[in-house]
Amino acid sequence: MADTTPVLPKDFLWGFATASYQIEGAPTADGRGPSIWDTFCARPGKIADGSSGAVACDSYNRTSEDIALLKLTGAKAYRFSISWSRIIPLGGRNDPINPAGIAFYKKFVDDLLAEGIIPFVTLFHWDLPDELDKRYGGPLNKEEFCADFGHYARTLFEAIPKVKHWITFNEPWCSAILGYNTGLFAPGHTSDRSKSEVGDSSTECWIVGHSLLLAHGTAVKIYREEFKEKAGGEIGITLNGDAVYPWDPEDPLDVEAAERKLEFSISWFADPVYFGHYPESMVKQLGARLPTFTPEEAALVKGSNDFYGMNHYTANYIKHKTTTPDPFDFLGNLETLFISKSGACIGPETQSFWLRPNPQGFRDLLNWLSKRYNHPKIYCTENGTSLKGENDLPLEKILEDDFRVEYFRGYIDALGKAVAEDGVNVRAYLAWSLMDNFEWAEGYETRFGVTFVDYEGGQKRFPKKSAKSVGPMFEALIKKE
Ligand code: PNW
Repeated sequence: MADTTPVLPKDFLWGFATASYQIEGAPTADGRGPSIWDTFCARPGKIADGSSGAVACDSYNRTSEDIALLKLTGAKAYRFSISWSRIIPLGGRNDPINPAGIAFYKKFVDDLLAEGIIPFVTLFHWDLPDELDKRYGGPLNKEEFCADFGHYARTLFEAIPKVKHWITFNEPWCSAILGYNTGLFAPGHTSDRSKSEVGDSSTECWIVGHSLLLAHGTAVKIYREEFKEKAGGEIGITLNGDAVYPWDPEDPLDVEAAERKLEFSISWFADPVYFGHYPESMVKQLGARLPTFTPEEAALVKGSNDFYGMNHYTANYIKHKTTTPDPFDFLGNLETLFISKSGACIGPETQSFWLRPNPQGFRDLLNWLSKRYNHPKIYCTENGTSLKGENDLPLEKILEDDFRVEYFRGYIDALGKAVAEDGVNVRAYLAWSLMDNFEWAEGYETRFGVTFVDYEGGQKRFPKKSAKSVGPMFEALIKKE
């Protein structure tokens, strides 16, 4: 039984999240330039069902339907991302700005605010303008990338001052590791020559991570120096991170490996943002392959979060490895498992190979973050689940998504306890996702929405049971005064 004493502050914000390439479609409308995801999807074998975001949820043409959906859920906030190549089709600081792209997002923000929904805007949710990848390798070139990202960010700070919650990057871990180590995501670089002609998995991901941190710092500096005072908003980065439990809690090496896993995934970015340097465990394992911060770079990145953006989905058991680290390793020389030494299972299967619900993990990770980073204000900017086999069910069964409802119940209950009993400072929660959408390399088969999108039937939206269940869970937890 969930505890329903109101424990969250009155101004706690809850709602739903999406990302531009996953929902918008309309890839050539009103002057949009191609992004690396358009080109990646065109490469055979990269997307499970051979699909792309070319139509997706057609949200570019259905903003009023999406706002109506948000209204139906009762959401107080909506997190969406801006497509860089709609704003600057070629991406660069000397390339033309596209007024139609700016007008689209400006109107969307106005329309949201008119309905009392607070926008959380992500500047970069993986859809880099393709031209910047071709021109100089995107984030492989830190000087060019930072200058171009800074210019893009400034363009938006200036154009849409009504936005008060800016997120620079969504999950830089995914951009760096999935984009430049495993090659699972655009631009698909990897050392595995059966998958890609280009890439060096031992170095590129660490270079890219460094550039993303500096680009984040660049945008934050611009916001703080030129806009913050007048606009009164805030800015931060969103990091993904799974909870960890030692495979054998009796084995100090597994306990150590579990901590190392958090450092390789979360602290890789969060330590520089809060402390100005990389975690020691990464320096030790990666040596010269991990870039170093010049004093100027460290100063730019240190202290650059007004809030900690937390994306969280799952947990793993962690088992240490005894062999010397592989040059392509990005986990911290360890294994991630679903079953512990004693045979405990971390959680039930979902449609996503990497995701198994474990709400206690959310509470534990909130505590870990709060402690390590000195009690930051935390916004949970994504949390949600797919359902095993959901796509194969008839519509009336899909709409009865009790598994997803229970997922949210467990995680929201854990959030409430982290705030009320552990004193963690969580101030917002955005569920992933408002609607089923293009799930990257998984295509459309994996659904994360609280709304079913009928891709065969003209992108019509059908709210699932979960769409109306998140609101009451929060309303029961939020103090009325
Ligand atoms: C996040 N993994 O991505 C993204 O921010 C969303 O765009 C995405 O749709 C959502 O989670 C659900 O997948 C992730 O393989 C993608 O561990 C993959 C992983 C983690 C997060």
